[in-house]
Amino acid sequence: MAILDILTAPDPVLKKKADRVKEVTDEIRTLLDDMLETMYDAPGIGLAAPQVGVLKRVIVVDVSGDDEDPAPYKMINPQVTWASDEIGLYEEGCLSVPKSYSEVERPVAVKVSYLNENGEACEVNADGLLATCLQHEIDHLNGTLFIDHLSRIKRSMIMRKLTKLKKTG
Ligand code: K1U
Ligand code: ZN
Repeated sequence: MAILDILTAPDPVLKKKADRVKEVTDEIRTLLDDMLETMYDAPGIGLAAPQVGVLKRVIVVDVSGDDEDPAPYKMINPQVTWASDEIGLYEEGCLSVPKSYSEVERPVAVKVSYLNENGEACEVNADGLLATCLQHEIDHLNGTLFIDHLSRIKRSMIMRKLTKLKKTG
């Protein structure tokens, strides 16, 4: 397994739409394993393939707590097939927008269909942090960052902070 480099905004790859995976191959399974290792190392609770420079519709998520057993999801071509009318606020972060957190409004519950690493069709009903994280990662596959859900002023404040951070290290 390998730890991959995580791209940070404003890298143009993060704004591109990722391609659907046509066949679940060993190459995709290796990508999923490398992404999971990269996510745990960061540390984070989710990671999407475009964040490691791969424009494929692949994500990994694990929202289990430190004192719980790991509960990794490896998802290929994930799709939200239902979203609750109820909207909630959650303070989100992003490994591609380091050191910035902001509240984002999203449906509190979603149903997501996807292929697992064996190419089998699966579905998960998610609420709470898992629902938030899945929506955040699926956004990445469509070139959307959590800061794109914020006002223009908040977004430009975060981007200015990020530019400064990149200069000073
Ligand atoms: O997609 C990403 O950049 C990962 C991101 C996922 C996420 C966080 C919060 C709300 C929605 C989606 C992160 O994992 S940021 C880091 C983080 O939240 C975290 C890190 C260590 C322990 C617990 C959380
Ligand atoms: Zn993110």
